Amino acid sequence: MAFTPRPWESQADQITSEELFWNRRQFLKGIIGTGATLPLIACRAPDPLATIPSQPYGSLKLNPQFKSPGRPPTPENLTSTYNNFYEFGSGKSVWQEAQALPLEDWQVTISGLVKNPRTYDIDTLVKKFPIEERIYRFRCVEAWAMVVPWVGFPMHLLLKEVEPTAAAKYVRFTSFYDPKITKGGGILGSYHPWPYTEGLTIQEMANELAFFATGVYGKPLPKQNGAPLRMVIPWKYGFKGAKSIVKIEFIDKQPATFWNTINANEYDFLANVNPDKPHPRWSQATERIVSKGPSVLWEIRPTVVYNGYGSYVAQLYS
Ligand SMILES: Nc1nc2c(c(=O)[nH]1)N[C@H]1C(S)=C(S)[C@@H](COP(=O)(O)O)O[C@H]1N2
Ligand SMILES: [Mo]
Repeated sequence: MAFTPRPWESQADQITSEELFWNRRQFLKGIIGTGATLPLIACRAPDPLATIPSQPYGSLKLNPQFKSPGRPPTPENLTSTYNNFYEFGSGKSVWQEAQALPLEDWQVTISGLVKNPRTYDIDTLVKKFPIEERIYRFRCVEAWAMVVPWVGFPMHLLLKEVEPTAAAKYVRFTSFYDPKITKGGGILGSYHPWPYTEGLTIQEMANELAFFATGVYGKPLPKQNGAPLRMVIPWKYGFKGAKSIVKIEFIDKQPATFWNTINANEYDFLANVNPDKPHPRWSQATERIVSKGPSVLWEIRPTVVYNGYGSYVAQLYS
């Protein structure tokens, strides 16, 4: 069966995906795999939102500071089907593979340099905080961009709850990983820096913008978007936002993180959105707005420094 890339995919693939440089062969296999399953997808017409409860949050408040990100929100059907979640695969049908994520009895362990280390059931943890909605711009390092109405709570509320000690300088976030379930993890060949980890400085985590999402579009997070708890750091490239978090550790040194371990030159620890700092393999001067889909060319817009959030975060880096 011949594979004809959809216009939006071929455009995206030109810019390339994060793993391309270290394993081109696996990547090409992935594309061929996608081609083979496309007609099947069309026949079955699965619903990417079918597995999440349709019950909306009771009293959801839209935070007025974050209601107008200067662009319209991305349609829900795009946010829930155009994903990166390498534990489950490297193709753009990964939202289907991600349905294997087991959400039952989810726990989050908070450890390290804190006064109150503890393992929480996810519901116990989330119920501690008032849930709000924030519409944020989202920018992947691969130069595609969206606007997403997240639901969740700011990270500084968790800091207040667990009380890091004065020795805590950094935070490492770890995503769910179980090779029996996260079968796409093999994309790294024999080299496995799994589980997926990310890190922030304490000051970054304490910033008003740093957010834990538990939902999106007024509903609980779909698995493919990182249920049940996911980081959202809107002034940084999307890879800094680890999905499906199981562990949060407070430490005194900058942690090794997933992409930074694979290639520090291409994925620096800070990864702040910056139009003037090209990725070694492409420019970051512009971004492509993920929109309508196959038949429409994506709109190109100039990238904005700190993704437009400089008034909140520039002082962290001066
Ligand atoms: N655990 C985990 N978190 C992850 C990733 C991943 O592969 N695994 N991909 C990152 C990248 S590169 C991006 S752009 C965003 C994509 O989030 P979305 O699929 O909800 O749009 O998730 C980030 N978080
Ligand atoms: Mo990304």
